[in-house]
Amino acid sequence: MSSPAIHVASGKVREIYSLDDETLALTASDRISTFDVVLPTDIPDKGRVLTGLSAFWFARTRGIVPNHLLELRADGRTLVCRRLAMLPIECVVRGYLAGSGWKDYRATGAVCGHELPAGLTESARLPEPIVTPATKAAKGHDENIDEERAAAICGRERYLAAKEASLALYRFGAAHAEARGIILADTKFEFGVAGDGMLVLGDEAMTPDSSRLWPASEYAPGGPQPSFDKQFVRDWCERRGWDKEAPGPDLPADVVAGTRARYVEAFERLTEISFDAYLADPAVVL
Ligand code: PZK
Repeated sequence: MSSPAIHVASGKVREIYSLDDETLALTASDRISTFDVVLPTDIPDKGRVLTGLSAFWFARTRGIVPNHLLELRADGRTLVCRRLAMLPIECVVRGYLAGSGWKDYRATGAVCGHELPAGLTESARLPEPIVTPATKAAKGHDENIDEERAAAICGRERYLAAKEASLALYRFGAAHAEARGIILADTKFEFGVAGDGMLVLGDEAMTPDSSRLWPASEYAPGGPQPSFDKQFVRDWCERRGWDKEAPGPDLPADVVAGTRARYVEAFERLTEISFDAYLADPAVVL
């Protein structure tokens, strides 16, 4: 016997359903957001690429930290997950200086309390990866906080466990990606606490939507780097002229096809599994 799934929340591009007291279903749509706006045009299979990559990483990082994945559905876009009590912060790991990390460094020489060496340029590789926690804004942008604040919010022991797990996950993922020509510049993790009190990795893991992926062959610090997945869409939006206010523009077929190809390329390079094999049987990533 099974009860109907109850829709409990929508993210920008994902939906979350309650299955029972212990489990949730996370479904990734084919929606794409750029400049913080969800565009009216879907990228076919984007949700399957992201779900397949998340499942791939969850399957390979269980020995670093347990995660919420229970089942990868045959649709290739749905993860059945353990229900957790989510921590109210996210753990961003940065190996390179981009986005708000670069802005904060340029303004203050530090990022979330991490004093960094002087003279770093935009997109520079950091001497060591750092964890820069942020509060989860219900609406608008997440707010960077320092580690003292994160420890106060979560409890020091809990925060330190999440920080160490985040660093270990990032080191694993970044080394794997680098060996395949992709720089995992930064990535965001979300953790929760299971019924037995254990820290568990939730949400999605090291996907293009939760990370900055850069093609290593084009890496040139000293300015912003092209996004592995979204650069076609961003470039087209810039050329077309758009005020970056919703609603965004409909994408032409060639931009959709080029962007889908980049997502599939990221999947295939990172997993070394053909995306057609994933579509035929998603369990190939597990
Ligand atoms: C949970 N979100 C954010 C993600 C959305 C919203 N394992 C879990 N247990 C309990 N709650 C969550 C999770 C996870 N993951 C995550 N909200 C609740 C979110 C995706 C789509 F609409």
